[in-house]
Amino acid sequence: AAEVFRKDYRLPAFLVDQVDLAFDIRERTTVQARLQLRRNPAVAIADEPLVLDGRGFDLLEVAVDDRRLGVGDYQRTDDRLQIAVVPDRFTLRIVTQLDPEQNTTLEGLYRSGSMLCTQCEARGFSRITYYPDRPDVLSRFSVRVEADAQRFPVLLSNGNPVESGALPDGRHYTVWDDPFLKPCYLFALVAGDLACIEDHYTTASGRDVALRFYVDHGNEARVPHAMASLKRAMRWDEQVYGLEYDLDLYMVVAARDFNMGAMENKGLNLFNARYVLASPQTATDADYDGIESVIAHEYFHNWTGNRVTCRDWFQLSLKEGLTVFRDQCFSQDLNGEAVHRIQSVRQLRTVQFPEDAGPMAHPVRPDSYVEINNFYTATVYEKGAEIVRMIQTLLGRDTFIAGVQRYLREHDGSAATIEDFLAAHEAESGRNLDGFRRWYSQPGTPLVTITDEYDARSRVYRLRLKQSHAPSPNGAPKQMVPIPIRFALRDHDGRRISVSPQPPLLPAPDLILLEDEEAVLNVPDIGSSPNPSFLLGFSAPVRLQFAYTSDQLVSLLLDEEDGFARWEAAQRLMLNAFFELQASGPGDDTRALLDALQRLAARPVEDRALLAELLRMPSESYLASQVQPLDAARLTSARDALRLRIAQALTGPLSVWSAAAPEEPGASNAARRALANVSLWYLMSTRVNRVLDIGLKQAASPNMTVAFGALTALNDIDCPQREAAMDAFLQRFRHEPLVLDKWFALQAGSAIGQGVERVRSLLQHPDFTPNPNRLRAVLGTFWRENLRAYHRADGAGYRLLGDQIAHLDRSNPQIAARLCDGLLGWKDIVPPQNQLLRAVLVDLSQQPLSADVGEKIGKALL
Ligand code: B3K
Ligand code: ZN
Repeated sequence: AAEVFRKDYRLPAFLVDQVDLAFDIRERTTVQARLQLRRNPAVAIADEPLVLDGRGFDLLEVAVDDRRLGVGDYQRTDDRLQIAVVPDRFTLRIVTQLDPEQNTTLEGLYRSGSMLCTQCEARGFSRITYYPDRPDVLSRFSVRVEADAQRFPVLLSNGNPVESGALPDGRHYTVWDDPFLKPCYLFALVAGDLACIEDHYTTASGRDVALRFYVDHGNEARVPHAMASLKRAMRWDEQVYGLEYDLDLYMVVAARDFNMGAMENKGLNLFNARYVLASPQTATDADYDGIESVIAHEYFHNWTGNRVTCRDWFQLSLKEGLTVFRDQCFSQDLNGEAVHRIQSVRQLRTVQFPEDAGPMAHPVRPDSYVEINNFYTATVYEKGAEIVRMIQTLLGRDTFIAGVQRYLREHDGSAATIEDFLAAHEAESGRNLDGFRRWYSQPGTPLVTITDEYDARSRVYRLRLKQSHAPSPNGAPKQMVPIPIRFALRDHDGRRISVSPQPPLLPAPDLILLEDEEAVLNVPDIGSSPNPSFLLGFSAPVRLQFAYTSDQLVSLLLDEEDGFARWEAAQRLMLNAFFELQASGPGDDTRALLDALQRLAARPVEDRALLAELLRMPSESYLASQVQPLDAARLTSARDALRLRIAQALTGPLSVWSAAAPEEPGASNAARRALANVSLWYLMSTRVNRVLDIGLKQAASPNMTVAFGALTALNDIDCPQREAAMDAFLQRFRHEPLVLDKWFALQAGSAIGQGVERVRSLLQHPDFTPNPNRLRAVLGTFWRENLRAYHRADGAGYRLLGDQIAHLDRSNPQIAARLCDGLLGWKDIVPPQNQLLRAVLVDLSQQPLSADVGEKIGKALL
């Protein structure tokens, strides 16, 4: 497949004013498309041929202005149709035939369970018919769907239902019209036998919007949380951004088989069922939070993505980074700022930082791609959101929101660029944002190094700051970027020292703006050497180096107000202890950590959810990103040792907290459960029989958070209680696919026994299906969270993943390419083991591969 470059962007030669689609669903599906086309007046070339994208279907007919074309009148390639001579304005009729039953890519029109549904972003629409499959061609869509009334009683598409009726032979039809201009990637269609749960929402201006969730029969009772989340998101966007929903109907359909989380199709969102369905018996509190944030994310896209879309896929972060930022703010506003921020940062550091340091590193606005689906990444999404957050930090929330509103006003109904977004903020704020253009255009995580000194005679506290950037793989010089560092200084009694602003380096009393490579900040009138804390709220997506002493970290952990900074201190203490255990066994750092945690535990508990986060140990995959080269066996032993030491040092308080795991819903109970689960997880490592029995008992709890917490705690402990609990769980939830995914993930992630063999047998398990969620549960968990098994010394783990990727690539390249992330980091692994992983990559590269997998493997071997 060819590489596409951002610099090669050209305006579309033809525009589409109207699209009329007619789907006739039978054994196969026939699609008749009528496109009103005209030459783009902004493009000068008068006789350019018409070139349309399309693949994976049979072409039955092509007609221009009702004149049927013969095969000699057009040319077809694998993925294009070209008609050399067309009028300036004409109607094109295309008839295609598709086989959704055989479509395993889950892109275009495919079957999931008993329903047919679509996924068009990024380029799935051209699996349905010939079309200019690019986001800057916006059109009006009207859609007629016809099918068997019994098999497919529900027929949906975007916009408003305008007509429906019965047809001979037990068939029926529905016609939908979407009044808003949209690119074809936002097209959607669903045909199925689904239950509908309806509710209503009254917008700020008093309009009534019908909210409809479509789910498999029997799942009706699992919709209320998603419904309530949707209403909260609608209210939040009105209150914070002044944005109202614009149609009279908002539909969400839950599909079992879905390549990603969800899709924001105009008026008809399609969701992975795991982000819709929840009951306390089947979903954990974390699942509840995930549903709320994905529901909000897709809803927020209605403005940031749909009303204003992207000019080309290089601008993907324009809609994704901004929308992730919006859903993060929503969750922070609703569920507590610190805990939510901690979770986002943990995710960023565990996934995005390694990506940005590996072979797939790319700018938030990439310069080129081979397969665009490979660029729906943590960099485009989460780092993109961090850039938007920094802009807000710098401009202030009110100016920032006014800037977003201006951007939406100026580009409503059109396709925009990241440049347009920045320009709107510049116009609104009167500030130059060139520095942020650099954030969008260069890959890599900046490193900020800070040193301090205090001069008692002059009473000056001096900070030296420096930013540095790892060299880019292609040798391009790295440029400096603006880095907002929120900070605090405290005196020895823990009181905050107020600092007067000194623009431009210190634009606000609590904010350093590091724009150059180096800067020195002198803070006058300081009575004694202060305790600093940097990057409050994680104000910039950077790594920060500062030689905190253990005492400083302890006092930050215990007394800092900023919850994020407390967590950061805990993480640093844990990392130090972990490194010490890995290198030489327990010493000062381990003692400092245990002492700090004991003091923390002795305090009255104020915020249980935060305390749970403070106690949580860094994950294996996060630790793996912190050591180089990675020696998985050493890493996991050191982590196990740390877990046990913490359990032994805190047995008293952990026992108290773990005993309070309530089974009723609600936020304060969820906080208790979070604290109970992390406590039980530590305690389990002592292998005391009484604790193992508690685990077995709680694994049978009717509350999924409690049950799953107990299983997680037991999961790495080789004991009969674990076996019994896992077996009982399997029997209990055999017929609940979303819960069964949890069982598969636990098995794939367990450190006990022969992990590689166990994963192999999971793939043969009678309950295994190659559904994307199930595949992620088994193979994704295996490589990411089971370092011991995956990095087995003989390379069997690598070969297992490589074989599965090769196999899956033939049916679902997107899922296969996601799993490739487990193979990319071979250079970071200790030799000679790295060569075993490399051999798997080489092996793969010699097989026929999709563009998706081919691009990643190729880059990893460079
Ligand atoms: N926009 C979709 C992602 C589409 C992925 C295509 N491979 C979901 C989202 O970000 O909201
Ligand atoms: Zn999105």
